Amino acid sequence: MGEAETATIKYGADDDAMQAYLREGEARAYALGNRGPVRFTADGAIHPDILEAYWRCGFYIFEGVLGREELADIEADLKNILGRLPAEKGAALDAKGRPALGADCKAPTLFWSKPLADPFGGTDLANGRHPVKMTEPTPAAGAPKEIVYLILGSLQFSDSCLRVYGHPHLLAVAAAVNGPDFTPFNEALFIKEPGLGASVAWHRDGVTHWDNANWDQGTHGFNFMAQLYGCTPANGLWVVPGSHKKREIDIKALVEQAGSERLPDAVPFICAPGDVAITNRQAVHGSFANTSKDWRVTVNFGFHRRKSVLGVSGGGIHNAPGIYDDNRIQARSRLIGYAIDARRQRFPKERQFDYAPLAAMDKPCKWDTEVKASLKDYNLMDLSI
Ligand SMILES: O=C(O)CCC(=O)C(=O)O
Repeated sequence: MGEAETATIKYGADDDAMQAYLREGEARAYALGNRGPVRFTADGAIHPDILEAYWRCGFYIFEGVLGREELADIEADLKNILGRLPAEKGAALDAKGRPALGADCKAPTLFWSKPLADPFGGTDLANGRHPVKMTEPTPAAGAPKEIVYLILGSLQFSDSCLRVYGHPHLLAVAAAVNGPDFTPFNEALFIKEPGLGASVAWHRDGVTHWDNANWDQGTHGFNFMAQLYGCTPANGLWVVPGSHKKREIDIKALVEQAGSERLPDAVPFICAPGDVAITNRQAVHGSFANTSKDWRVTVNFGFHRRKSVLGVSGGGIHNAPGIYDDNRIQARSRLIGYAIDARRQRFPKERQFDYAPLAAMDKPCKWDTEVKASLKDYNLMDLSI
């Protein structure tokens, strides 16, 4: 994996226009000035230039966050996950006849799609927030009927993804953006297999606060998107820079004006293996069907401002609706503590992040096999706004 494995598939009748769009988007992306390593000031704060560029663009690419050893751990977990998926949609067993991963989960866990299709675009799913269907190129003969392209609650299936969740530099960025008492949102694995991976139609995340009088550019939080194999304009996420600052955006009208799904202002993520993007959930974003020959695997996890979730009636998309009170937030935030401890055990020489809310918890967060087993369906407790 990570190597060229399949021939590039044509993007339908629009292939030439699409190839030009990918090239032009790449040039626009590099002109934004929103990429580089995680940098700190002399007193240990995230460098203000990074925060300025993040708030200006709605995303930032942190280069070289995950090293070779950590990427190898993630790849090993990914191979295990892929090998243990249900043999087909709805199956209880994997291809080798073992109980399949995620098959008995109560929470929404495995998301299936036809190859190169767009399962959400133009439907009412997820509050109808993906208003336009993307082009669905024709897969090669012999492609599977359906593939898993998204796994929610992913930390229950992968210790290495859990350890990324506890990365000290990323958690320092989370504190700088959302405040030291930041809270979890949810976690996911996006799997865009070459020649098969589904598209994610243009959308903005966030459902609860668009009409809130105190709404601002950071109200609905952000996602980190760590890249196992890197990503290209053909298989990576695209974002419309600055769109996170606008309360109202008519995505359908943008596509109509553009005359196609190729939004003229959008730019792609361009990442090497181990780069990690931070993306504002309010930004217009989406990704095209992966017609390229390259894998894209994103370890995706989001964080919120505490004041955006406390006392809020949330859920409905990622889990059951409910009020997010103190207890619920604290219980869900323990996963950050477990992640920090899991990371300490694997990388003992690394300096750990000091997550402020841990001090108020009645018992310490120790990562062990018992806690790991208790994570089944933990995403029923996600803080989804
Ligand atoms: O990675 C992708 O292609 C889609 C990610 C996305 O839409 C999200 O995290 O909200």
